[in-house]
Parts: sequence; structure tokens; C-alpha cells
Amino acid sequence: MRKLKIGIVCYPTVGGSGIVATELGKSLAEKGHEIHFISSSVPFRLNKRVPNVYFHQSEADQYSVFQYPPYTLPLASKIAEIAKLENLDIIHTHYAVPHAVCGILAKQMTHNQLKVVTTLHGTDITILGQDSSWAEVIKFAIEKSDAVTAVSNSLKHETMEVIHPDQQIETIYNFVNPTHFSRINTDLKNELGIEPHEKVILHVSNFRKVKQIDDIVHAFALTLQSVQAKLLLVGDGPEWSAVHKLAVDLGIQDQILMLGKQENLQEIYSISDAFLLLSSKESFGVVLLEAMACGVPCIGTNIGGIPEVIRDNENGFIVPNQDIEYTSARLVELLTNDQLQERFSKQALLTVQEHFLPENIICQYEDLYYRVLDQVEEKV
Ligand code: GMT
Repeated sequence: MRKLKIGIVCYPTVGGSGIVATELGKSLAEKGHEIHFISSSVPFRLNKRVPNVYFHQSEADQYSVFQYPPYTLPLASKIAEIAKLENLDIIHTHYAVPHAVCGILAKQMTHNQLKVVTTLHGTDITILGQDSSWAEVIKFAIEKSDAVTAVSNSLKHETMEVIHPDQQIETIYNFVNPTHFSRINTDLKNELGIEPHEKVILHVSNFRKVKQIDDIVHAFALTLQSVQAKLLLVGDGPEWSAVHKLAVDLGIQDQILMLGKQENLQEIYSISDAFLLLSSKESFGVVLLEAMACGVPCIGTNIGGIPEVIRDNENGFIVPNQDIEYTSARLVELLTNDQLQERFSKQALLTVQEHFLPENIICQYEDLYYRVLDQVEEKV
């Protein structure tokens, strides 16, 4: 198969979609494709020079006539410029809005020479899709893309139900690279002042409201009645202060380590006995894969794509949304039963090996790109 020139548009900041887009680009480059990231800054996992990978910055200039500095139009223009200069075959946009719309505009600027592949990651559908001021542009973005993928079956079905696009959507799951995420020996538990007998419960997120970290703190408070443990909260975002206040109000602030954004996630996963993701919306949950690749059993809500990653009572537990008592009971069960812990841990590793390795997933994207390039142009 001929090697492709692929542009990738994603958010560069910390977040699952940026991670997936960046790791996808790096893996495609390793396979000999030429990858051009187009973004407002260098994606955070693209911190080292990688052969076959290029970065192009899109600017959002302050121009006094604009009341709001536009991000999307300069981005569309940059995509078109790079597509022409580098002869891109495909632009792979991550998120329907705004990125797919920018890709579609760029396609028109290049006289339809460019194919647009769009990956839906979640909140553009599960939150914005419900909002009438966004629905039409999301439908347009999906229908005018040459191909659309969703990161879980749940997201695919929700998109069909909410947006009703005249377009097929293919599920291509997210993936994790065990070279970056596997259990390692580390003295971190000691360095953090956690006693050897204390269990470690972990949550990693961007502290958005949908992550329901207050439920995690409440479930942890209940768990402390039966198990000596520390809760590690990694990440930062809008809910940070409220979570901190809740910990103080419940008098358990000394049991909760709010570590902020961290680079050494592999080390943190490696000292953890359980991972909690109790979101109210979650189309996939890349952090679940990272935890599972490090052999950490996960407990997650029966929401969105979470049950496509956590198999209840097989590699972790699925719990009803906002059922604090049930969640805490499952957590106690896991933390006090070594055999169960070991079984879930082994199954978590197996789940990653069988379904979520880059080699399983990257070829699905490649296959899609070749199919799209073979399509007769109808989407003008
Ligand atoms: O979860 C977030 O708030 C970040 C967001 C993003 O832009 O990275 O994550 C979404 O995309 C990830 C990668 O596909 C998924 O793993 C997350 O589940 C999804 N978040 C939500 O659906 C809330």
C-alpha cells in the first residue's frame, strides 16, 4: 500500500482526544506515513522529535475589529495552506466542532482535493449535540466529512439518536501503548508518605463537572470506615476547589492527595490498587486503558462507553451512576480480597492485550483512509 500524507487536527492540551490523536499520528509515522499536526500549539505528548512527524502552528491573531478572536477560520486557512504545500491526502479532524468544520472548509479551499476523516470523541455530541444552537453545525460536520468514526459503540448510537446524520459512523476504539503504560517498580508510595499497609485509590481527569469527583470523594469517605487507604486525585480543572472544599468539610483532607497535573502517570498507576471513574458522561475513558495496562482494576459508572472497557465482575466493577453506597461496597470488596484483586488485574491486562493495543487499532484507521481515498467524490 502506498504511504499517505496525513494532516491531524486536535486539541493540543491535556485530554484523551489530544492523546489519542497524537499517539495515532506517531504510530502512523512509525509505519512510514508522513504526518502533519496542525494545531494552536504542540500537542503535549509530541514533546520529542519523531521521524516523519511535522508540526504546523495555526495562529489566532488579535485583530481589533473582531470582538472575539476567531480560532476556526485561521485554522481552516492553515489546513488548506498545508494541504496544498504538502499535498496532503487526508485531513483527520478530532471533534466534529469546530475541527471537522475547519477541515470541510479547507477541503473546499483546495477544490475538494482533500479527504476529511472525523473522529467523534464525546462531548461535542453528548453535551453540544443536545443544544439547539449547535445541532445543525454538528450535523453538517458529520455529513460533509468523507468518513466519521466514534470512539465507542455507545457514542456512535448516541450520535445517531441525537443528530440523525445521513452518514455512516464506524466505531474505532481508543488504544494504549504498553511501552508507556505498564506496571513498574517505584518508591513513589513511600515518597508520597503513604504507609505500606494503606491501599491506594486513584482518579485522573481534567476535573470537569461530568467527572463527578464529589461522588468519588463521598464513596472514598465511606470506604475509609472499612479500609485504611489514600485517595490520589491527579489533574486540574474547574471543579478542583469544590473537591478540595468537600474533602475538608468531610474531615478527610489528610487522606486525599490532590497532586495536580502530573507527568509521571505510569509511576502513579503502578502504586495504585484501584482506579475510579464515576462520570455522568464518558464516551470512552482513555485513563481506564492506561490504568488497566498497568494492571489496575477499575470501577466505573454504567455510563457511555465505560462498560465497553470495564467488564463487570470480570476485569473490574460497573456501578450505577451516583450510587455511592454500592460503589463503596464494591471498592471495599476489591481492596480486601487479594484473590479478586489479582483476578481483575490479570483480566485488565488481558483486555488491553486482546482489544486495545495500537497494533489492533492503527490498522483500522489505515484501512479507513484507503477506503476513503478510493471513494468517488460525492460530498461536494
Ligand atoms: O473527558 C474529557 O473531558 C476530555 C475529552 C477530550 O477532549 O479529550 O475526552 C473525551 O475524549 C476521550 C478520547 O476519545 C474519551 O476517552 C473521553 O471519554 C471523552 N470524554 C467524555 O466523553 C466526557
